Amino acid sequence: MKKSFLSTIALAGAAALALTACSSGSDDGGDSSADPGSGGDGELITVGFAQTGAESGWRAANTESMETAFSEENGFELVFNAADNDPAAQISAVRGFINQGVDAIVIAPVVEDGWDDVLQEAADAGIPVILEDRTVSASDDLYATWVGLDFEEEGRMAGAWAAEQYGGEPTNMVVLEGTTGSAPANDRAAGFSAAIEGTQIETIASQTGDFTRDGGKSVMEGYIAQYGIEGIDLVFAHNDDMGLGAIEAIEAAGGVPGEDIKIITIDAVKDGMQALVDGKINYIVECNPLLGDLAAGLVKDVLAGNEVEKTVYVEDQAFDQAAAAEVIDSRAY
Ligand code: GZL
Ligand code: ZN
Repeated sequence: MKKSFLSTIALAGAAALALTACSSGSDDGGDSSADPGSGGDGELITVGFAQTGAESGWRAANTESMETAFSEENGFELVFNAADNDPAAQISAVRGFINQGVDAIVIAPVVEDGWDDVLQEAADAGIPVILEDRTVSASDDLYATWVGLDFEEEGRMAGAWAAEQYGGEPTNMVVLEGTTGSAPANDRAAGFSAAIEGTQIETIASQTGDFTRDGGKSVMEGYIAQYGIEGIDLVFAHNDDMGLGAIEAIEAAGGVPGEDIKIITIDAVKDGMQALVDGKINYIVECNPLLGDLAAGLVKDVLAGNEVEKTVYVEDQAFDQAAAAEVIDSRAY
């Protein structure tokens, strides 16, 4: 299903609208009909947040953004769980929120599949679910809205740059995939491969590094053992952290990352942007982790019964080495 894409302007408008709608709601002296947990009359809204874990620099920035937005002064009591990248643990955390009777549940789902039952249980308990960051394969009737990123577009942007820079000559590429079954891994792979169709870039290997630095490093060590530095021309890593791990492996083998082996990643977290400035990464597509304010506005909107978009996308940009040097000191994450 084609999801609606909100440009930044429209998005900011939507967010502002959402925020004003909520604040005007609470300015009505607290609608007496609202249940106490829904933000009426100064009561805190209790929100259960099921985070994937703490696997990457991106995740740390996303958690900080969510904790800042779902603060007491913003009218929330946040119940936080990090599932250590374990889908079963994350589902049981959501069950815990349902049993606790929270007012709303926010999920950054580790993987796309396996959510139908617990989302139905939340619906049966009358607890709205808002997805942030990643999405699920379950029917969109089972969640109120998803605020996140267009992962396929991120993959396409990365692939388009690779096609333009390297597609005209035989190029052996290895891929460091994100968490198996996760929306970003699935969609970034799809977008990237569509963009390099018909070029001379050949994928000689593709494995998951689970979005972690260690994972990227050990998979890259395996690739280097198999193909040698000279047998690999390009790395596409689904996130900066795995790209940074690949850099360590390349340097340990005596290679020069960004030169002998080009590297393209997605996220644009601080460490990734620094490697880009240092010439060890060649291109980064941003994936904005600062979703907290939008997610908090959507929770208040949903609890106030206001209309919300089913999909709220945050727009991404991309950086080559020159662009990174321009912006690195002014970036928020
Ligand atoms: C993407 C997010 C991904 C990041 C990784 O929105 O889900 O998970 O790209 C993170 O860095 O681990
Ligand atoms: Zn109210």
